[in-house]
Amino acid sequence: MNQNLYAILSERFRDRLDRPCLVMTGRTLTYGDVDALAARIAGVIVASNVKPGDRVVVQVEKSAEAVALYLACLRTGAVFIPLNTAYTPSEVGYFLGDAEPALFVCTPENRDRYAAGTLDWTPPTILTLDAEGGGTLMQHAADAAPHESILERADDDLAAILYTSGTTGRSKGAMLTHANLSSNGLTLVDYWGFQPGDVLLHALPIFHVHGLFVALHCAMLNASPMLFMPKFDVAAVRAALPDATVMMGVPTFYTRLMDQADFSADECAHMRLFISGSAPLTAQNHEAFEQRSGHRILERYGMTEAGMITSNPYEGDRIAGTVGYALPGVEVRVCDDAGDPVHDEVGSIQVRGPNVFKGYWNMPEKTAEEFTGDGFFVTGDLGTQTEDGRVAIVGRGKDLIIAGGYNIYPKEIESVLDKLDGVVESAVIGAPHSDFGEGVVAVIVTDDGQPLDLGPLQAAIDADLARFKHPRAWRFVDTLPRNTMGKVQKNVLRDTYGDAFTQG
Ligand code: MLC
Ligand code: AMP
Repeated sequence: MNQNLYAILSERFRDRLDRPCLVMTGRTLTYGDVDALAARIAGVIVASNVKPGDRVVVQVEKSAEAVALYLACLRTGAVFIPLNTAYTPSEVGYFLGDAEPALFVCTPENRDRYAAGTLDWTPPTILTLDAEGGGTLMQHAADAAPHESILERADDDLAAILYTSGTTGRSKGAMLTHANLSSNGLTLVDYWGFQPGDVLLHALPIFHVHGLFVALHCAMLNASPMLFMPKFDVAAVRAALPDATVMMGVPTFYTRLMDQADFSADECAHMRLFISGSAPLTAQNHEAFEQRSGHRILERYGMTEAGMITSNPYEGDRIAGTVGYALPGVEVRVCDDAGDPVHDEVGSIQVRGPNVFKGYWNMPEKTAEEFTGDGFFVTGDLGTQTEDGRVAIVGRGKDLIIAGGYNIYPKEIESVLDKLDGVVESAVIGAPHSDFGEGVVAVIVTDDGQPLDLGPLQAAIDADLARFKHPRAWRFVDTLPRNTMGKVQKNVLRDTYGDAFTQG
C-alpha cells in the first residue's frame, strides 16, 4: 500500500470532493479544488526538475496556494521545508545552505531582496508566491499539465524537514517521514473525536507542526471545512466562532480572547472543543477560560521532533496544569538522572513511537546524542508522571524561551549580542509576559555597567534576528552571576529580572 501521506489524506476526502475545505473571506475552495490545485502545482514541481527526495524550501504567507504547495510536495515525493515568514535573509541563508533545496519558493518582495546577493547559496530554481495566490509559481501552474498521480512512498521516506533551533544556537532540521505524520494525524482525529459536521477554526501559522500538521491533517482526515484565517485576529476569530466546532491554539489565543471584556459563553455555544498546546497554559488561565466560555480546554503536548506526544482525554478529566496521557501507540516515560523511569518525581520526559522523527538532517552525531540506548528520544522537557501515566510539564532542561508559541533559543541571541560594540558579554532569559507567556530579556554586561544606547543595538540585531526573537527588555550590569564552575546562573537572573514585563 502507498504510504504517501497524501494518499492517506486524499483517501479520506475522495468521496467528498464537493465539500468546502478552505473557507476564506470571499473565497471557498472545495476538497476537489484543493486537490486540483495541488495537482497543478505538482506539475510545476516536476517540470522544475525537482526529484523525489529533493528539498523544497518555502517561505511564504499563509494562503490556500501555500497549502496546495505543501500537498503538491507530498504528492511528488519532494521534501517540504517551511520557514517562518519573520526570518531575515541571513537566517534564511543558513537554511538554504543546510538544506540545499532544488526549489525555493518565497514572496515576490523577498525574491528581490534575496536576488540582491544576500544568500550564500542560490537554489537552482526560485519561484514566488504572494498572500493573494499570485506570483511566478501560480503563473507556471496555470500552464502546467496537472500531475495527478501520487508517488509511491514507503513509511520512512521523508515528507518534511522542520527546523528547530538548538541550545548550541545552530538550527537543526528534524526529518519527518510520511509515517511519522500519518500515524500522528490518524491517532489525533480519533482521539479528539472528530466527527461529521466538525468545522475547524484555523488561525495558526502553517510553518510549524501545530498549524501545518496537527490542524491541517485532522481536518483533512475528517474531510472537514477549515475557516482558514491569515493570522490570529481576535475580532475575526470571535466572528467565526459561531460557525466553528473546533479551535486549536497556543495559550496566547486564549488569553487574548479573555482580554476581551465582552467575550462570553454565548459565542462559544456552537463549539465542541478548544485545544491548546505548544506552550504551557497556566492552570489559572485554564480555569478562567472555562468560567468565561463554558468550555474546558483540552491541553496536549508536542514538539517538532515528535509531533503530538500526550493529550488530556477527550472523554474524561482534562486536568489543568497537566498534558494528559501518552497518545495511543506512543510510549512516554519520565526518567531520573540515572536513566531509570520514575513516578511522581521530576525527571526527563522521553518518548518512543511511530511519531518520533528519523533524525536531524546532516547531523548524525547530534541525532545519536538525543536518543537513549533503547530508542527513546530525550525531549529536553522536565516533568512528572503519575503511576497511571498522566504527565505534567514542570520545566525545561534546555535553555529555551517560548513566546506566543514560538521557540526562541537564548544562545542564538547571545551570539549576536556578544559581537556588538560595547557589549562585554550577554545573557538572555525569558520573563513572564501577560500576552506571550514569556518575553525576551537581554542582560548586557558593559565595562562600567552603564546602559548602552538602544538604537544602535536594535539596528545591529535587525539584520540577524527575526523580530519575534528581539529582546523586549534590556538590563545593563557590570557582571553576571556565576556558579563555582563559572557557568552563568540563569535562575538567579530570572529571579532578579522576572518582573521585567509585569512591574507597575
Ligand atoms: C509576533 N511577535 C512576537 C510573536 N509573534 N513576539 C514574540 N513572540 C511571538 N510569538 C511580535 C512581532 O515580531 C511584532 O513585533 C509584534 O509582535 C506584532 O506582530 P504580529 O505579527 O502582529 O503578531 P501577532 O499577529 O499578534 O502574533 C502573535 C501570535 C502569533 C501569538 C498570534 O505569534 C502566533 O500565531 N503564534 C503561534 C505560533 C505557533 O503556531 N506555534 C506552534 C509551534 S509548533 P514588532 O517589534 O515588529 O512590533 C510546537 C509544537 C507543539 O510548538 O506542541 O505544537
Ligand atoms: P517546538 O520545538 O517548537 O516544537 O516546541 C516544542 C516545545 O514546546 C516542547 O519541547 C515543550 O517545551 C513546549 N510545549 C509544547 N506543548 C506544551 C504544553 N502543552 N505545555 C508546555 N510546554 C509545551
